[in-house]
Amino acid sequence: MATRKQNEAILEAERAKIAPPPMFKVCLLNDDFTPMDFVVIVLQKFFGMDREQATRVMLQVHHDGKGVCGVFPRDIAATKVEQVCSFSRQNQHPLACVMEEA
Ligand code: TYC
Repeated sequence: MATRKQNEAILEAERAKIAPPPMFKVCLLNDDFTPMDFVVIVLQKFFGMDREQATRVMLQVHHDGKGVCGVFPRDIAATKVEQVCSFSRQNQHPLACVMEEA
């Protein structure tokens, strides 16, 4: 029979072994049709950026083809992708948003 101290030591060792959850980048992809102003609004609305930061990220996507909006646990990243895609479709824009393991 293990003592209380031994049980606590076992639990602590188990806790230390638990890996942190995998994290996922949420990225926007460039296209030729979505207006720049709309992308800036998306970055402010769903990723909490101010106008300056959102403009920087939008221009990075515009020039490089892809840019990171944020890094989140799996469920939150998936929700952000869903929210951005449905908001873009509601507004008739083809803006693409994807997640990839960080
Ligand atoms: N390339 C678009 C334009 O010239 C702007 C744009 C930026 C579109 C970022 C998508 O993720 C994007 N209107």
